[in-house]
Amino acid sequence: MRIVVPAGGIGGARFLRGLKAALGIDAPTSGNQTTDSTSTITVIGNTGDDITLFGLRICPDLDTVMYTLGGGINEEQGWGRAEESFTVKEELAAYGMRPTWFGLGDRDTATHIVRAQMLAAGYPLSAVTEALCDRWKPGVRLLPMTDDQVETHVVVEDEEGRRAIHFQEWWIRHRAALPAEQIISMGAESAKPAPGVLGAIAEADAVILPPSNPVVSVGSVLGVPGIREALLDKTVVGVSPIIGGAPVRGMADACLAAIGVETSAAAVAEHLGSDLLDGWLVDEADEAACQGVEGIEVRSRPLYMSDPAATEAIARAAVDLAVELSGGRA
Ligand code: FO1
Repeated sequence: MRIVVPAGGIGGARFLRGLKAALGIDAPTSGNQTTDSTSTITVIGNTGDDITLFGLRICPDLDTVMYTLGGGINEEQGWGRAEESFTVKEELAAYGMRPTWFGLGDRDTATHIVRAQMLAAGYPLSAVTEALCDRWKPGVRLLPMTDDQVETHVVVEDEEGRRAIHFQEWWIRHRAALPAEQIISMGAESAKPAPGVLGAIAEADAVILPPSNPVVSVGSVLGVPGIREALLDKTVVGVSPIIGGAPVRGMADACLAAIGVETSAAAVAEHLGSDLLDGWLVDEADEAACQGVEGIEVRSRPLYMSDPAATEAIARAAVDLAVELSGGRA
């Protein structure tokens, strides 16, 4: 099967680990991309979280997918490298460099230097990502949603006045606690899908929306002109990132509030749209509340990705629903 997964950071990356297992795509330890499995996964990674700091281009969601599937992620945190140190960060602060709120790890910095160097040499982000994945061998094809610069900025108001700040500042420094009046995908209107994105969607047997943040992760990918339209022709199954009326992790509720969407599995499905979603997997806690969702096949099952086996089962259920809804064509 050829599966396309528009994804964000931590939740999406963890789900992808389960999807690889469900499709029999090898674990990274073996080093090769896939084993006997004839299935492939193409990830369309969110680049709206990207930020330029200290002359380096940092791509949190692409790196989180690459490290998680490549075996280098800091498992408890869900982002950044395992066995990390922060000497460079400390030295930058000693020079009075700003900001100091971003957790720039030493090992992670090597990734940003490679990326900055290749971008400066004129390589597009998609080529940079491919080069970085040559080392990490995530076992999926990881494409940025676009090679153009798209950044998520958040309009906030506090004692410093009303202003737009970068998503990372809102997310990390303010823990998304500053009410977001507006979430803006800067540059999205003139962005083009990265090479390979529309082709992967056209060839896909199914598209799965993982339990990533529906606004700033999946939403950003769908906001690149041409991507959402291309998905309308495909069988699309989503996995709810909201369980029992609350986000499983991260601060999706703060993002949903910013766009006036209720924090519920039903509201997120309706926000994504019944023209886009064919199927929607929800936790049993949300089954009753989703009865009224029109035009989308809602199925319920335990959705907590509590361990690898649970995550694999969720991914398997999403694939099975896609096969069922595509009339078995997938
Ligand atoms: N998230 C934090 O909460 N604190 C951090 O200091 C932090 C640093 C960081 C560095 C590199 C990276 O790839 C991700 C990082 N994240 C951090 C996560 C980042 O904010 C992502 O955008 C979120 O995971 C949302 O997807």
